[in-house]
Parts: sequence; structure tokens; C-alpha cells
Amino acid sequence: MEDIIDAIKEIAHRIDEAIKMEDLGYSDSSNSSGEDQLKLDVQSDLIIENTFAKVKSIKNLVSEEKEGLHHLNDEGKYTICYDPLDGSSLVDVNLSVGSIFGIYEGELKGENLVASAYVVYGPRIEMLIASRDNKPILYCTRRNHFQKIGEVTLDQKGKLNAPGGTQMNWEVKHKTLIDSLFSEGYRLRYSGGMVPDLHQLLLKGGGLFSYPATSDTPNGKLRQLFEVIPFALMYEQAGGQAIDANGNRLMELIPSHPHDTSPCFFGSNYEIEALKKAYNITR
Ligand code: AHM
Ligand code: MG
Repeated sequence: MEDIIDAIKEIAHRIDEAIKMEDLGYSDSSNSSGEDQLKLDVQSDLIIENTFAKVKSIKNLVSEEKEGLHHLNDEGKYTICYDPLDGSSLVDVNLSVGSIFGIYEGELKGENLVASAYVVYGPRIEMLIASRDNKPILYCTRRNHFQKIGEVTLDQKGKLNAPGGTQMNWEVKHKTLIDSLFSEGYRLRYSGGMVPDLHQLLLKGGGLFSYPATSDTPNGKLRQLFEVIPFALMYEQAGGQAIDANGNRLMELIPSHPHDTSPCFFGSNYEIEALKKAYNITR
């Protein structure tokens, strides 16, 4: 796994440089979800593919920006599912974006995720790595090198509320939950970038990040393999919870297609219990 972590560190520096130096315009292509791709989406994808191609322990790659599987090594053990530049529509307004990596062993489903990592490209580069045996570890960059800062733990109850999706398309029970958290004193923290939004909650003790089912996106927007399951591991290992609208752990998701999405809720224990009540989930 060390070889993969070293590759992610290299990728982080190269994508950060591309964000700062390269053209921010659109490419001529769209991704497999039909979204127009920025030149930076395409370039970040290429940086990741080229860097992981040197790592012998990786069997396959699956990218949010491409259809299908990219085979690397027959003798490799892991398949890495990644979102090269999550939140890239925020690049032109100079807000933080990120890369997300899910490291799977065997079939691509939640229970086979062995580790996950994400990188935040903000004023500095930061990275979190989670595995099934440890709390997530935070790394920050000083003078262009990653330094291990320490373990990340969520409090039982947070102060922040990050509600995703178009509000006029929310279900009534979801609006009731979000309003009740605000009336308890929760503060709105939502940039529209999943990586910085979930990162803020993790580093500031907790709260609730939600991307619910809506009337325009009944299965939510966020992708299971590249976004939802990797962050579910982070939140569970930090002492929080990550569930869907029926109370199932997101770590138990079994995608039937690599680009499947799911409604998702990440938070500390108090807010997830509040969600279960609002959604009438009895277990
Ligand atoms: P992307 O992978 O195309 O960038 O989309 C994912 C992003 C997430 O970072 C973010 O949480 C979500 O889309 C925001 O969506 P919305 O603008 O609907 O709230
Ligand atoms: Mg994304």
C-alpha cells in the first residue's frame, strides 16, 4: 500500500501544479455521465493514469471521467476507483477542489474497499488516508512535502450543516430535518465541492453533509465507487456514520454499474441519529 500512497502524493503535487498553471477552459469531450469535461478534468485523469501505471500492486483503474476499466498489471492486487478532479466546476471561481481515491480488493463493492484517500487543493494541499484498521490520518504540505499531522476523530455532535441538492426538489422530511438543525443553531457550510465540504466537517468536529434523493435526481448525484464509498470509510473510521436514506451503511453498497449514484448522508453520531428520526428509520 505504501507504493500507492507515494503515487498519490506525487499525483497531488502534479494536479496542484496543473490547476495553477494550465488553461481552465472546456475540452471538446464529455464524460460517461454526459457532463462536459474541462481540459483540467482530462489532464488530471491522465496524470493519475500515468502515475499509477508505474505501481505494480495496481491491477485495474476505473475513472469517473471514463467508461469502463483500464487494465494495468495481471499480478496486481488492487483496483483503484478515482474521481480525478471533484468539484471542477468551482475551478473558475477559484474555490477548493479535490481528488478522491477508493482502493478495492476483488469485486467493486463497498465491503471490498480496503483503504481510501482524498486530496484537497486549497490554499495548501492536504490529504487524508483511511484504512479499515485505523483512524484517518491527516497530512499537510510544508515546503512542498507532505507531513503527517495526526489522527482525525469526529465529536459526537458537530456544529455545521452542509445540505446538498436543489432545495425546491427536496422531500418534505428532508427539509424538516435541515430546518430543525438550523433552528438548533447549526451553521451553513456548503461550497458545492464534496471534498472541501466533507473535509471541513471532519476537521471541525462534525455536523451533517447530505446529498439526498430529489425529484430531479431520485438516486442522488454522488457516485458510489468514486465518491460515496471512499468517504463512508473516512467517516466511519473517524467515529461517525455514513448511511443512505433507508439507514443502510454506505459501506455495504453494491453498485450494479461503475457510475451508479446513491443518496448519501455523512456525519457525527448526533446528526445521523436526528436524520434517522426525520426519515422514520427504525433501526
Ligand atoms: P463532479 O464530480 O461533477 O464535480 O460533481 C460532484 C460535486 C460534488 O463535489 C458536490 O458535493 C456536488 O457535486 C455539488 O452538487 P450541487 O451543485 O448539486 O449541490
Ligand atoms: Mg466528483
